[in-house]
Amino acid sequence: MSTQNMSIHRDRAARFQTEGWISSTAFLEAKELDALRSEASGFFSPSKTGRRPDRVNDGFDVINNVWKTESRFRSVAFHPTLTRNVAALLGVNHIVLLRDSVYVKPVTGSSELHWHQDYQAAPADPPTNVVACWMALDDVDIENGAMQMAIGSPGLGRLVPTNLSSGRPKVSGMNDSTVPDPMELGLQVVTVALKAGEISYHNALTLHRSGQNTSGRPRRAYVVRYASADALYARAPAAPPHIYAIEHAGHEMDYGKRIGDLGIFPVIECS
Ligand SMILES: O=C(O)CCC(=O)C(=O)O
Repeated sequence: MSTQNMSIHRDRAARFQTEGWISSTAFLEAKELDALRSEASGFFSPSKTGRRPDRVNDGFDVINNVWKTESRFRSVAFHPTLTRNVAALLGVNHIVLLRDSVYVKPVTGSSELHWHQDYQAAPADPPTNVVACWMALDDVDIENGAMQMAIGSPGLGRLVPTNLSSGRPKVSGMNDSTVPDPMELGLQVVTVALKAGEISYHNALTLHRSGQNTSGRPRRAYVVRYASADALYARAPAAPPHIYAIEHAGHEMDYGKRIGDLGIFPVIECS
């Protein structure tokens, strides 16, 4: 992993707080990328036993919590260069690892993911204390389903939780209106084109989406989500049940407590 030119300076961290998104230069290097790509593809091959992808919808393959069993991914998720950047973005010394995921938009048919904010599936509050590090395992552009970010969208606060494949509200009674198109709200939308190995960071209030993969090329990503250890453990309003089921079991009484004190998620010191 590259440790060169990766660190995030204070002014960029301050911008991240208001804009909700930044990207950084290459972190994963060629040899490592090859190994991660081949493991990532293996998760979704029927011949690989013991791993059951958590498929959220047709054409968007997901497997969660790979750090627990796959050492190659674990060493990325806990790499000090990466975790220090997250801590710098959050302005803290201690963070917790909430979850990691491998996302694949297959070459043959993939779906759009509608505008959403990650707070709907994040077990930590406030949502601006949650950061997703989205690492491109392949070059990503608009043709193979790059993410798009709505700059400044954290300022909109919590919008209605959304079904990612239909774009319809996921929680009835909260609000019947769908998430608005950020461009109609006057927000700038940025397409996150990345070279393999580069990282895009967003927080859990940043509105983002991704399009279909129409390129004939794979689009594989490794995404690690962290929170400040000072964030409060919270019930996510619309988390798919499988993703935190084991961590949450028996911890309902702990909602509202400091997440770093609970022993549910690993605490990482980044000073
Ligand atoms: O990979 C994608 O297309 C979307 C990922 C996403 O929504 C996220 O990482 O929060």
